[in-house]
Amino acid sequence: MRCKLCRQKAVYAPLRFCKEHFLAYYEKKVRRYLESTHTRNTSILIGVSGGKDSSALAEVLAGLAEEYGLKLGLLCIDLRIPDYSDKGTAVARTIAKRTGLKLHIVDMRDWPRATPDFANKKPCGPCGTLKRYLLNKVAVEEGYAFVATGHNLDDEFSSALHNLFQRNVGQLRRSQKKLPPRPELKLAGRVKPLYYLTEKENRLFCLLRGIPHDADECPYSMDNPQLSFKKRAVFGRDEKRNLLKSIEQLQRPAPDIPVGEEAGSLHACPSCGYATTSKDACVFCKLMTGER
Ligand code: Q46
Ligand code: ZN
Ligand code: ZN
Repeated sequence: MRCKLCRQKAVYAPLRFCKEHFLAYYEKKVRRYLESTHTRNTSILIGVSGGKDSSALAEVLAGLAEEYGLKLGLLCIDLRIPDYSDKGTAVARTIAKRTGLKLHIVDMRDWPRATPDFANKKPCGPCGTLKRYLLNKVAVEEGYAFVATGHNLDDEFSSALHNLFQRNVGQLRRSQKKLPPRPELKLAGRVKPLYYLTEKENRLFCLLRGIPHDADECPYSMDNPQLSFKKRAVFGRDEKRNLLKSIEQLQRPAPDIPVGEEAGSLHACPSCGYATTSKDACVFCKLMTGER
């Protein structure tokens, strides 16, 4: 197969691009994100796990940083997951060296009470909460306006669908491609520059640019409801019904509630001061005091 633009050998079948035109297409998608969300002249802390998405994100943003006036840093949370986390942290160090970006590392050995119980069969709930909390905390403490994650088109699609199936419309409305910082809640803004790119495209970008990444999945990914949902193709009756009900709800405008600040959902945790949707102390503080 030949590239549809230059007739060189195609490396990306779905769009028939050669290496050069695929890389240009990839960068164009990230530029489109930055431009459509007016993301320039700001500071961004990028969460890196060692996986293909966040490694691709760090490299593509590093290449655009000067042009868009972005001050970037990297955060790796070493969760201490046996046979997995060491590889991710090593990749994060290599990415930091290649890009010249400052790497912050949170080592969960310093937070033993908050560390998810990986002997437990379902560590993904607490693990996800912890990662979001620490990414925000480090961003706020280190003075970054935004956090960036490697969420891609497949992630966003499946989480939107999942929220619809769960009739979780508030969460669906909050899951926007960019959320502004809310300093009064010690909440960094959130950007997802790979929003328009698929998993497959991120993997190919890493391969073509020689970007190191760990191809292994977390050993608990089989137990992660979000990840396994992504792989499901068959939907039940209730899910279909709830999907339609959620869409109906979405079609009703809520003019007095700004999207993204819905339902009075966020307030400052009385204990640590970071934003939470819990009624009282945030989940992180409950973990630290042994309430959970
Ligand atoms: S790292 Fe943590 Fe994921 Fe592993 S334990 Fe689950 S949530 S699967 S993306
Ligand atoms: Zn070409
Ligand atoms: Zn708290």
